[in-house]
Amino acid sequence: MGRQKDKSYQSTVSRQYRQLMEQCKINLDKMEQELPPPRDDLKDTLKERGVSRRDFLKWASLTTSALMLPPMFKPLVARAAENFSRLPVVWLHFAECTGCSEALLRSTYPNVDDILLDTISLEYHETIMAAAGYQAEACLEKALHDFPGKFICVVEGAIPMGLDGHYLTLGPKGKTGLEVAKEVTSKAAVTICIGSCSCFGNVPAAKPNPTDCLGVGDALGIKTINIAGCPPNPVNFVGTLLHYLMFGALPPCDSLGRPVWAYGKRIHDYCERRPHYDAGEYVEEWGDDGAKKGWCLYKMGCKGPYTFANCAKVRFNAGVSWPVMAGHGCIGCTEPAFWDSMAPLEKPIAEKNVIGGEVTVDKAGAALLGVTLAGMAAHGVISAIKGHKPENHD
Ligand code: FSX
Ligand code: SF4
Ligand code: F3S
Repeated sequence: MGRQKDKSYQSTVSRQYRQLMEQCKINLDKMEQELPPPRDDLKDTLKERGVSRRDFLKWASLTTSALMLPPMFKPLVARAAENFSRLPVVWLHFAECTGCSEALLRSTYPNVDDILLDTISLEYHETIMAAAGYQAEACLEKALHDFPGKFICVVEGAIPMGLDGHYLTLGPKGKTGLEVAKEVTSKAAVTICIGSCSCFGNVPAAKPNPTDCLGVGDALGIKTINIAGCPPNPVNFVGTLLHYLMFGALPPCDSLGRPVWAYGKRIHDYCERRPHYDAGEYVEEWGDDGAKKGWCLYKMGCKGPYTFANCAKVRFNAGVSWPVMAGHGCIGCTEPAFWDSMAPLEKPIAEKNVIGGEVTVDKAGAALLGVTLAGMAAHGVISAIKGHKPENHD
């Protein structure tokens, strides 16, 4: 009886995946018809940058599994990557340090994610475009005119709301960031926030927040896809765009608008130092014996127990390292208001009695984590992918 149930469950799942594949093929066909041809032939670009076909296929396998899709989707992930440079992107900058653009567009390692980012069709990007003043504004107007409802609006930085938005003005007409954001996001297919400043306000919104900065979603009252991190991992941006190319919709998100495939798991649960946490082996001082042995950084302020992101799994700089591996604790940069809520960054929150009374390491973890977990929404992969639009995330 049980085995029969198992069998029928498996066949339902594989039928759903087959349907999803069909949907994905239809979507890719549509996109190939509607959007301009790829600006770059990815095969040539990969060859020039020393990435073999075999490496590319290996990347496609890893990306497929990172996106929580079964292996049968690998050819479709590869096809989406070949079409990556078709997607028109308008990239806006507000209150921020531009570290996100630096992290995303200035890589030295020839891995596939970075190469894809190099080929992205940037119709407008204030930091790296040659045009300035009226010429730059004309580029923006052209992109809005040429790709209405089709371009991806990527936003970097928080929006100052104080003085009716006048703490930040842009371009020759002196429009406020708020005005530009409203105009451009209203014409975009989707709005993706890059970095914790545009997602949640972050550093520019840190107390006392003199310019009254807000994240884009809060400032405009719209739903955004939030690729959190200060700066975020390029892999999380690339994966989200590939998902969009494949399904015509952005991936399922948690209640904070972060894609579940990238931000669904807690740092602490994938950290290579976790066995030391469980064994009560902590670094007590920078450079001590525990530090040399790679023990847990909790007592040095690591916020991994309260932070959701895939840093431990995908790492940075082509998978070379990540903050905890490099020897510093996680500072919780993917969480809202981390600059204030995770302070002091090099001490455990428990010592500051943030949750009141005397607390142990474990109690601090459980109590604070409870708050974060309450904001998480569980999603089944299939149901969530189907017709999931950014405005639907709960
Ligand atoms: Fe913020 Fe990004 Fe941190 Fe900086 O643009 S997320 S301060 S890395 O640059 O916005
Ligand atoms: Fe890793 Fe930090 Fe958790 Fe320790 S507290 S196991 S260093 S994430
Ligand atoms: Fe940020 Fe922590 Fe990852 S500080 S980069 S979320 S390890």
